[in-house]
Amino acid sequence: MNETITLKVPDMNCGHCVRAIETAVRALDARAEVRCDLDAKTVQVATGLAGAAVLEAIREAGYTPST
Ligand SMILES: [Cu+2]
Repeated sequence: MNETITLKVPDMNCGHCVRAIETAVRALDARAEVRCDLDAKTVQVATGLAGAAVLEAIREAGYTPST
């Protein structure tokens, strides 16, 4: 069962950031639904992954996510 995780990613600023974050999450879960809101600086991920794994993937992509 997928859960929706919402993270704040204040250093997500443009379409490139969005693609980098989507790519990082989908590398872990190819079926993850990733919704990035550039205005709110939030990322919603519907996934079977643990929240900590999503957070770590985005961090490894070079961003600073928080819950
Ligand atoms: Cu960017």
